[in-house]
Amino acid sequence: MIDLYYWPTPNGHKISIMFEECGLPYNTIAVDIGKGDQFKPEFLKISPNNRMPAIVDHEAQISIFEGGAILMYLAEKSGRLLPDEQAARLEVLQWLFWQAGGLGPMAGQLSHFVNYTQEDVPYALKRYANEYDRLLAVMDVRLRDRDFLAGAYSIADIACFPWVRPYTRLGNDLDKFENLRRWFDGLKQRPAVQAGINLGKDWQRDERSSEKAKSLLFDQDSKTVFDAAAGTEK
Ligand SMILES: N[C@@H](CCC(=O)N[C@@H](CS)C(=O)NCC(=O)O)C(=O)O
Repeated sequence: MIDLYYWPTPNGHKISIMFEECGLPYNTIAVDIGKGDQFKPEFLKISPNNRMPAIVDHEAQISIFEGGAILMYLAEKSGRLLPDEQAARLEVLQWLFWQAGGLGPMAGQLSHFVNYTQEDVPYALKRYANEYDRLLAVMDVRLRDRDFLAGAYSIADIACFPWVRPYTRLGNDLDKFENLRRWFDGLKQRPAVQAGINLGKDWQRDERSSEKAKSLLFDQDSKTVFDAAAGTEK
């Protein structure tokens, strides 16, 4: 059995969708990031960046943090959604890294300025809205002559879907992205994608509302890391 350390956010959804798609049995452990579970010493041993998702494969005695690495591991373990042949595999991995280094962080920052800042920060809002818009266009152009980002449906599509999904909330729409819309609507229909998105959707989440949660999430600096690390040494 594999333990999935999870909270229902786009980065969590990448892995809940993957588990549903690949069929490996898993056990979900909630990491309530609005309450500080990500700083618990036992979690930091698995995920030194104090971020979920993370997994522990007890059978293999392996723990993994970072969504991209988890997706690769689950694909290799299940033999699904990542081709063996080198050229095809590299194509998937390029889009997986594109998500991890581009779409995810940029949409994440945009989400921060759209959903959480109290003060008006028009420069930041414009910067990240433009970049999100640009990245959606990159996907749209890529999808002009293909159904999926890299060959057949793969972990690259799974990684990107949860960060396209909040486009309305992030102030965009898919009207000008005809190919992206087709891809998005197709993925949305998949039962495994729906099951992955639904995992934990009814859990009580206060990371958007409480001031304590916001401070916990958004006032982190080096002291946060050193204090948390000191907790693991006790
Ligand atoms: N690059 C990481 C990003 C993970 C990440 O940012 N997770 C957020 C939730 S979406 C988190 O755990 N935040 C807790 C915190 O900021 O303390 C991945 O893809 O796994």
